[in-house]
Amino acid sequence: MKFVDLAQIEVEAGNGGNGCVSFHREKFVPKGGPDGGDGGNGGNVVFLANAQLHTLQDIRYRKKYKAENGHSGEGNNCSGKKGHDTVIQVPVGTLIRDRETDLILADMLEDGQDVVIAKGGNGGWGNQHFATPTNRVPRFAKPGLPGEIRQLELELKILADVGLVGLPNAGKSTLLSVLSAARPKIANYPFTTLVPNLGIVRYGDYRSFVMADIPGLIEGAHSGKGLGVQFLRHIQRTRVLVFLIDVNETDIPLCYEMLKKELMLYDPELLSKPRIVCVSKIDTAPEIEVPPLPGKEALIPISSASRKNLDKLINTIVKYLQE
Ligand SMILES: Nc1nc2c(ncn2[C@@H]2O[C@H](COP(=O)(O)OP(=O)(O)OP(=O)(O)O)[C@@H](O)[C@H]2O)c(=O)[nH]1
Ligand SMILES: [Mg+2]
Repeated sequence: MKFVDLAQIEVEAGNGGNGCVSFHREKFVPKGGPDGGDGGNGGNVVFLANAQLHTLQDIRYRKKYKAENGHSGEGNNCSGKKGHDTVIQVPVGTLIRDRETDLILADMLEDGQDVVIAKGGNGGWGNQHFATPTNRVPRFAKPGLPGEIRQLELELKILADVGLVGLPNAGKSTLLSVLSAARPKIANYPFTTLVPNLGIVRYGDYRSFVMADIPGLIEGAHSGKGLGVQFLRHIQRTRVLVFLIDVNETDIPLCYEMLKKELMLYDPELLSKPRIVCVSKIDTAPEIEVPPLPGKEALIPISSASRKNLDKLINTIVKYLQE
């Protein structure tokens, strides 16, 4: 299944039902007063965050969502029924933006969170409300008001505490698979990972954090080369970044600079997050002395295969998360 993390849809709330013009009619009761009921309110379009969902695929499939109109009022002071709400379920982490104003209407951060995004129109008043001493037979009622219509852009930004950043084939998915129960695809070729994977890393007795493995970055990623750029947005919300650089890279500091540059060009904020640099797969080159990096970043040589320094990595991540 294709990973869909952007969707454009139109939502339309229900129109209010019209108020009713009616007069009380009863045998032996002359000139009954106005008894036209009010129209019901239109249904709202409501968004509901659901932790079981992981893509916007199903939402994008449909372009337009409409809530039910309110029913018209009726005689005998009967109000019209309210229109049913239309509820759109989205994954946790979905941002809802109004395409016309560019304003963010909601950020669906918690499972079960619900937000009215398009409000149904109010029902119109029936003529029962309009009798006055000078007009006891009001032959008019108010029409219902139209429901709100909005053009929306939905964007899914997965929520993870830690993001893994590295060239393709650096060992990101492998690291996620040994630290968590996640089972991402792993293979010895670049661009194995096509969509972000999340895993829960447990440590201590009951504690955990969420780690995201995103597709590998290559030079020019910020301008759309390779796969990584469309997923960089997912690490915008992480709190700590872990860079992974294969120990077999010919120039590790250069590789590190390239990764930093790509993040900087995409969003300079990414570089203000605490980061840890790992030289990966050191089981394959135990003799190599990793040169110190410029700057003060923690540098940890690791091996997912032999689990070397994985505890140290987790402790460092936790230390940064707690700061
Ligand atoms: N020897 C050894 N091999 C490793 C280690 N970590 C990863 N590998 C191998 O490196 C290759 C790439 O690993 P992946 O985890 O798929 O790399 P990735 O960074 O997720 O790659 P993309 O998804 O393409 O960006 C696989 O063949 C892994 O088995 C390690 O610690 N030691
Ligand atoms: Mg991968």
